[in-house]
Amino acid sequence: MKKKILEVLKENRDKFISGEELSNSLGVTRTSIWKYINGLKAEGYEIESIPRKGYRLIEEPDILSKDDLLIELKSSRFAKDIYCFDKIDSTNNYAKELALDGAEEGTIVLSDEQTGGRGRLGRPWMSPPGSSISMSIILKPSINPSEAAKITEITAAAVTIAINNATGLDVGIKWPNDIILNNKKVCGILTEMSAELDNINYVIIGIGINVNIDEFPQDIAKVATSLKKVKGKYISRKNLVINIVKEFEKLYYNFINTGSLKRTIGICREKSVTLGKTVKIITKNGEIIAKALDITEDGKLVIKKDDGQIINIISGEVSVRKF
Ligand code: BTX
Repeated sequence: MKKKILEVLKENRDKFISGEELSNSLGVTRTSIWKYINGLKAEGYEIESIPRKGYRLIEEPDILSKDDLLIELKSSRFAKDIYCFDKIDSTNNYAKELALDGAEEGTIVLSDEQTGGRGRLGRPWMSPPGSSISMSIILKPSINPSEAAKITEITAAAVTIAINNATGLDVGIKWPNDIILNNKKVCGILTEMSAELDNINYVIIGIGINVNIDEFPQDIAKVATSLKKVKGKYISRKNLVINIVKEFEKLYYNFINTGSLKRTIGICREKSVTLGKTVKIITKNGEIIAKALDITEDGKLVIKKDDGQIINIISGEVSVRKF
């Protein structure tokens, strides 16, 4: 019921809507409406209430709430189910449990804070409360497991566009999974998968964004920045999450329906901060120093080694560092 009331208030944003209208259209008493409105106020929604005029939504808090996101993303193919936590170890861990329990594709897990956020190879990822986005999306694509790395690139492209839409900031992609702003990491992507030989059970994409973080701990301050630090003003996390889901969905279904990664790669090339640079590629078998030349239509990084040999690298197998 709270969600329905919020939806009506959002639809009539600048207008008063009377308690009677709400009570008649939603089939509950005016006292219940009053209680739900108070509940929304307690969550931070600024709602003006004037006797004989009714209620009017003035300001929405920047909280990541299930009801609010379900309303905002109701025309989306994703986000039919959203889980929002105040605190959790890792949204990817929770998403995995849900995926194993049969959660459908597009289910989203968000947490205001992570206590055990993970990066690749078990590295820690810092997600402080109130100022970051920690989000995981469950996917169940009918593609070969060898193609799963492409989903990291779809995510990087979608997040890049979404950050630009929501903030005007021009972020770059460090192939394959880091989003870079002013030479520092503003977002990391962790793609995890459960698969059999030729069949994917599920893919979890984890997205961590430094949105309104003012100060970083010493150990990562040199490599990390936030959108607020660069933009110089507070950024709405809710608006950014909505943008990410919408942009991701477009690129993901384009890939699933056409089998082509062309649209994603166009963005990855244009926004790449890796191409043209000398990079250190860390593989299981050692390090390669090479020049990054291009990204292929199917998402591989083309590099030229010191001995002139040109090879293609698949994401997921490597770590790319500045040299
Ligand atoms: P990564 O392995 O590329 O980066 C991890 C490294 O980044 C760390 O070793 C540290 O140096 C640095 N780092 C840690 N925290 C931050 C931060 N907040 N900003 C910038 N640099 C940082 C990147 O892995 C993938 C991160 C994915 C995080 C998401 S959040 C939602 C989901 N749940 C979960 O546990 N992980 C993902």
